[in-house]
Amino acid sequence: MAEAGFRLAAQERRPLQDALSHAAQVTEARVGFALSTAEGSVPEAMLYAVGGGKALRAFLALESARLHTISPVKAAGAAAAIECIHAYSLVHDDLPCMDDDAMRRGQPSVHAKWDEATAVLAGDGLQALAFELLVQAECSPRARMNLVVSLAHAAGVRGMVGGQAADIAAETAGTPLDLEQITTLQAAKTGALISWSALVGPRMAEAEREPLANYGEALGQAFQIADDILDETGDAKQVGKAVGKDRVAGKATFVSLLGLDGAKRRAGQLVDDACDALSPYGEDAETLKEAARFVIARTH
Ligand code: GRG
Repeated sequence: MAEAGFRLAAQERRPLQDALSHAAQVTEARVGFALSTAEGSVPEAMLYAVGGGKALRAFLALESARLHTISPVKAAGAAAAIECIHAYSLVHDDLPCMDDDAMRRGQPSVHAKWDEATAVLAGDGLQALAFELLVQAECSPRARMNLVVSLAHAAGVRGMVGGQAADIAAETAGTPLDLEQITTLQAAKTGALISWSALVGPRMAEAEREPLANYGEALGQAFQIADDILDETGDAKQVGKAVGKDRVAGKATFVSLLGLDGAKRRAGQLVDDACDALSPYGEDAETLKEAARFVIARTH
């Protein structure tokens, strides 16, 4: 039973894998429809870049909306928007001027399948499309404005772009970061989009944000530690991209700083923190708790 002050979700809760597939379908349908009147290799590459992922961020958006009795139809624009921003970041991150990865999600990355110019433009197009889709979120004008400004903030120089820039600067300088620095960097680079996704529901409903803000923050950090563990121990075929690059580059990661066991312990503690943060929502938040456990158990 949820605590007083937290509204029970109206739609039935789906198990995690079902909810993730639903989030992927919602995203691909919205993006596909938006691109249906565009022609050429750039929209084709945009659609390709959005497909084939876990749709974790879209899932978080739809699930946090569900906890605030907001239907998937009303939240679909926000769910598709965050996947577009995420896809753009991966397309650009894979470019030769950044991480130079020829594989993504087990398939050729966009610049490898088309060319660099198409990949740059597909990323740019996805970023613009994200905001076109986001304004389709069905909520009050004030809540919609809050979604737009907060997404621009999370994706920009005080969020993902800032984190990526700090990461590149540290690598160029050749001075490995300490634990506090890497935590701050990753909170911006990957945590900001994950936190934003978890806050779609309270933002659309103009409700209390603290529980889902705490959940998103802990989940984002657990996600990054799990990513570092996968990079260290995962199999390239299963992960769907090259692994072990951070170690070869001598980059500081949660694994290099905490050790493999220490990183696993820290990730487990963060998952517990993420689940505890959801207690005001009671059993209704069980799928979000499943997602937190999945994030550190995943193999890709
Ligand atoms: C290029 C502006 C710009 C930013 C890039 C997020 C990022 C910043 C780069 C990605 C590098 C990377 C692989 C980071 C690890 C965390 C991460 C975002 C992993 C991929 O996310 P998943 O596992 O991927 O949710 P899928 O494929 O399932 O969507």
